Formats: sequence, structure tokens, C-alpha cells
Amino acid sequence: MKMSFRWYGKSDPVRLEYIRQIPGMHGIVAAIYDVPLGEVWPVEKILDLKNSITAHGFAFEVVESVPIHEDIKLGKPSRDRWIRNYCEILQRLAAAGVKVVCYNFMPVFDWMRTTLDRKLPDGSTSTAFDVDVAFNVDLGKGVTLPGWDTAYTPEQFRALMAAYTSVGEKELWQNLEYFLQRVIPVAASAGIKMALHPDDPPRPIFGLPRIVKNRNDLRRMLDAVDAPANGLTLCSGALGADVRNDIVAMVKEFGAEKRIHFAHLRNIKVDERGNFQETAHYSSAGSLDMAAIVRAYAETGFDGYARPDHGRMIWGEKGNASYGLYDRALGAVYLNGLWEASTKILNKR
Ligand code: DNO
Repeated sequence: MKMSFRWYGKSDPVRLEYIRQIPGMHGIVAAIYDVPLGEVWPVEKILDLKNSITAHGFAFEVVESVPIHEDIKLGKPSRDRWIRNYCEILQRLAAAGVKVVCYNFMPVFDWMRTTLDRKLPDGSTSTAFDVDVAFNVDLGKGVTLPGWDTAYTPEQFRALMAAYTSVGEKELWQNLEYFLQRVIPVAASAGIKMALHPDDPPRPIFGLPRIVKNRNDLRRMLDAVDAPANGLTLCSGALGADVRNDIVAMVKEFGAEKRIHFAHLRNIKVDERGNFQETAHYSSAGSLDMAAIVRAYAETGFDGYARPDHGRMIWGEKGNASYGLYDRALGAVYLNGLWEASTKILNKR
């Protein structure tokens, strides 16, 4: 397991010098944010990002995300142009040494919360999702969250919502398959492993379809193009927001097949209805058994990338909700501890 840390580039208040001081950190997960959605990433920008990361002693092997143009998700005729661009981005990233590309297939929105700073009993704050509140969110003003790779103006946003009235789950699946059939062969020959992130939260929101919500969806997506380059970002917190999802079983199933390329490891406190709040990574802080999840990775001989995710805001830190330094650093160290213990115990058997 190669522990990594997400970093938002030079404007990120979390500095690479500080990330360097977290023990056991292998690499930085990053992306380019100042190129319009769908356009090809200039080689100079890729190399500039790579150089700033490697200059601090980190590997730059994972990109999160290369976002997908909505025309691809909508299945518009223009999608072929955006898919060609996407393939070009992958080839350029591969030439710079990138091995894994994380992406998602959520219409319009990426991850979604209804609160960015709800207090936890210990006085720290974290993001939360309330099912009932989500139905009453005023979308007219547009919404953005830290960590989103794309943002739309209110006008673009209204047009997109209207376009999706003719795209249901069936159409979205067809459009995902169309994308995979064209992109996976290119990724495979470039040496890139694609890692689809599940929908967060794993449910339809605002009338938009969501199709990567549970084990059967992941199975269907992997089977659509049965190749090692067609893999997963298995996000414990995203999938864990549906209590019916058994994360350990998914790690075992897809890990044994070597289809998990990137592990997002985080904990949440969740109820039966799907209301949830991010917590500390530590198992007893939330609803997920992180020790069992990490052990399952160890049992499958996982050698992919992992990162802590969605930290709380602690110790007075100000910054991007979920993406501060301190709690994600605690998470990384805790996860490395679980990994060290799991692998040492397994090796002694
Ligand atoms: C949230 C992240 C997601 C993820 C994308 C992948 O914090 O895990 O935004 O980066 O869904 O495309």
C-alpha cells in the first residue's frame, strides 16, 4: 500500500514541506485545475506540477481527477471530441510517469454535502449530509465544494440540469460503457490504470441519476470492459454512506481480482436513512471498521495507492473543509499503523 496525500497545488494552504513531515508518505495525488473542463492539459503544466512534487521527495503517480466533460455523460454527439482529448491527457500523464488516474461518472456534481462545518462532540468540525436537507437545497444559486474539479455558472448549471431530464440510469450506463470502451484500451497501452470513484453519496440526488453506488454497480462497470486497466477507486466513506454496502466484502472481491488501484480510506458516522457525518479515521469514531477494511487490503496483497480522506478541522486549522493538514495527517499515520500491524501479523502466519 503506497500511502499518498491529496494536494491542490501551489495555492493549497497545505504545503508540501509539511506533508513531507508525515511519516510513511510515498506520494502526492494532484491534478491541474486551471485548464477548462475537457481541454487537453498542456505538457508544461503537467511537468511543472510533477517537478514541484518530486522536488520534495514525493512520487507523482496518481492523478485525481481527470474530470469528464458532461457531453460524454450526456451521450451528446460532441462526446467523441472530448473522449479524444481525454485520451490525449492520459497519454501525456503516462509520459510524465503517472500510473493511476482517478475519475468519477457523477452527473453535474461531484461529492455533495449539506453542511461543511458541523461540530462533533470533541469540538472539531467536519462535513455532513442530511437526506431531508438535500431535498431543500436551493440550486438556483449554484453550489460548489472544496475539492470539486469543476464548477459551473448558474446559467450553465440550469442548462445542464435541463439536459439531464432525458438521461436516466439506463442512458448513463450506456454512456459510461461507450466511454470505457474507447478510453480503457488507450489507458492500457499507455500503462495507466483507470480508477473509477463511486458516487458520493451513493444515491440519486436532485433528480440526477447515480450509477456507481454499490457492489453490483461496481461489478457491472468492471465487467463492461474486463481489463486490468479498468479498475476502481474504492472509497470506504462514499460507499459506506449506504449501510447495506459491505466494504470489507468489496475489498476482498475486487482486491483479489487486482481491480482496486486506489483506496480512499475514511470513516463516517452513518444512520439507516443515509444521513452521515465525517469523523476521525479511527474505527470507533465512526461506523466503519477501519481495521477490518485495512486488513482486507493486506490479505489481498494490495500494492496500489491509498490516501486518507476528508479530515475534520482540528486544532484551530483554517482551510478547505475536508482537506486540511492535521486530521488527514493523523489519518495517514493511523492507517499506516493498521497496515503495518496487518501485514506483519499476516507474514508471521
Ligand atoms: C472527494 C473526492 C472526490 C473525488 C472525485 C473523483 O473528496 O474523493 O471528489 O476526487 O469524485 O473524480
